[in-house]
Amino acid sequence: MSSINSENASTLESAMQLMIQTFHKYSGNEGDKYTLSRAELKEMLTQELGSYLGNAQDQDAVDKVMGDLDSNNDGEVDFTEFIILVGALTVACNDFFLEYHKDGTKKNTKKE
Ligand SMILES: [Ca+2]
Repeated sequence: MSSINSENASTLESAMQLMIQTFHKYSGNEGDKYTLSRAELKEMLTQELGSYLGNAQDQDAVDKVMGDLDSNNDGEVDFTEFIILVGALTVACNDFFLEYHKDGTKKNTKKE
């Protein structure tokens, strides 16, 4: 997958390339090369999102994520479904950051 890397990639372009590479790192392990099976999804969640999804080891949690993501119900997570998960988590992180920043500002104001 290194062929899609560009020396001149911007930060966002690099992030997009990393998301593509990360998906294919796990999707190619078994079955369809371009979708994540339940086992591949579990491996990806555990290895890549362990700190965000602390319970990724839990098979029920994996089943729930699979159920939520697999919008066409084929038992596989395709790249579009993967990007929706990453997007939703990124939104949640940004919301957390904004909330944290807002609180931090309040605390600083009180101190002054
Ligand atoms: Ca696969």
